[in-house]
Amino acid sequence: MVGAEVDAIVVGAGFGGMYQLYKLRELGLKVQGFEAGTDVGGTWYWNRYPGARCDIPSLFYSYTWSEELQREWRWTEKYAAQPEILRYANHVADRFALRPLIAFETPVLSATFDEAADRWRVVTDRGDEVSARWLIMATGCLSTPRAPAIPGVESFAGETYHTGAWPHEGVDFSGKRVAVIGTGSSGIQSIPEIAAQADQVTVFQRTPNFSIPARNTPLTDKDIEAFKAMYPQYIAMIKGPGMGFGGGSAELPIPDDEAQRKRYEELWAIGGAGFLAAWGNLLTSIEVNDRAAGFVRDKIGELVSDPATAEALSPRDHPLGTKRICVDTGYYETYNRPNVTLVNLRQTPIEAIEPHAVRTCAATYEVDALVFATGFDAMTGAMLAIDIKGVGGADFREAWAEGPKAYLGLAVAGFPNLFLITGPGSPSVLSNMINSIEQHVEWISDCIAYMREKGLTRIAADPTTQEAWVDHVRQVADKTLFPRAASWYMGANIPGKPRVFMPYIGAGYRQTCNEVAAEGYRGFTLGKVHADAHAS
Ligand code: NA7
Repeated sequence: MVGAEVDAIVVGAGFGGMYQLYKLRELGLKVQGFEAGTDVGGTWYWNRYPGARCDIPSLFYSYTWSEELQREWRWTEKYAAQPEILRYANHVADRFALRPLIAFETPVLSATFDEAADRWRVVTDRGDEVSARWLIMATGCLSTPRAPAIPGVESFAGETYHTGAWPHEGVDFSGKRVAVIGTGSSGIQSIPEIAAQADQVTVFQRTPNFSIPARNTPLTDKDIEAFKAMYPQYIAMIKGPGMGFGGGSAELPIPDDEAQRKRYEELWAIGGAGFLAAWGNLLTSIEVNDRAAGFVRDKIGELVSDPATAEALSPRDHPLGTKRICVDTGYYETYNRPNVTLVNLRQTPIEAIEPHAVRTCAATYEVDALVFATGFDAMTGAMLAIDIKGVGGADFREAWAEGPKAYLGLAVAGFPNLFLITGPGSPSVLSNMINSIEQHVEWISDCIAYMREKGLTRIAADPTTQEAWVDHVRQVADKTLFPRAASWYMGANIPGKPRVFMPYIGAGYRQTCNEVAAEGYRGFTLGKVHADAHAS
């Protein structure tokens, strides 16, 4: 592929990359996809840990761009498990013949903008060198797993796993003593499953998280009929002006304590992340949030038999929902099993990992396997792993050294013709990712179509407009409780990463993007390379 020329390169073959490839091919572009994995699926390709499951109901976690696809595919559960979502991704790849467009097992190493040609030169680890006018980064928000540098970790003699890079053949923990480090979504989903199989599980928890029961059920024909009946309203809602975080309930809590509790009981009984939509100000009023958080802590107390364990599992250091809310199946109850022990690292930190044990300052826990459920370098890790050079040799890593900066979360000043799918500064991880992916892919595709129609070859975000957007993203976040948590939304899980609230939490995001496009790409500079008579 050395020296090859295409119109567009799409990096990543998850849900973002697949739809982007489809759309650009529809536009008549010659496209090339690159993917590090051996197949499609992105997040759902890598995160194969036991219990991995979507926390958005399956019927909503589906592409909306193809009616045939909607009709053909039938989800089996309210919340689909990872294997089913991966089957869906594979079905899409087959159904729309996407695989021939993708070079698998081919990580992109670098991308350099050629100012004379308005083209990106992309180099892969297989030695490919491909030039393209458009470079679309569908690299995912949770795609760079990270494991903490605990002293002695390399000396561990047993098996070591990371939930975000789970072996494809699965793992059999039967008869094993397993240590799980980390209690975010991945830990909370996997611990009950591992505990059901392993001989012993020791959970090393630094910070407890709030988790709401999923109350997952099989989907019935009746559920599917009901969904079909409300589908037009659903589409109108996601494409409407409200999309973005401000689109939720506007209702404020009734002052009456009992009435509030009743609402929480109802939402707890329904289950799922919808708990956060209890009131319009749950994520802006600490008083309201405290009551909701207290309700969940009471539930933990009811579910966990040992009071000391229940207290250790009860979050008190961050408002409810300001770290990603977890959705579980039997998580708290798992601590009632005789083969599960919780170690509170706030009281007894890990000192070292030894060849056959995890040692805290208080005890040594002998284990056969270590599971790191320690999360990701979220939202920026995958981009910063690639050596990207823009106009005048501008270094992408330097451009984001103080935290990620992107106009609308879609484009970065100094790096023309490069687009991010669900980048920092867009609703992204705070929204239904599939909806946000579709919105970005369609906006990017419309933009490329517009450029080609006008014979233009370069589109670049204006630095001042970008700065204003980044300020706006921060100001909106500062009005909420989110900055109070040391979350991965804030970059707080990575030592040295700038503390910036990365997703956009304001209302009307889709409308803003539409207006920017309708006004001839307001906030962007559009141009044409002289030597290139044929815009591609
Ligand atoms: P998360 O949510 O980032 O959780 C990682 C967990 O690992 C969290 O409990 C961390 O505790 C813990 N952690 C990280 N480093 C350490 C060390 N050094 N020692 C002990 N514990 C540690 O990642 P997930 O994979 O669970 O979920 C990511 C997203 O994927 C999730 O939000 C969903 O959107 C899907 P901490 O809180 O930092 O004290």
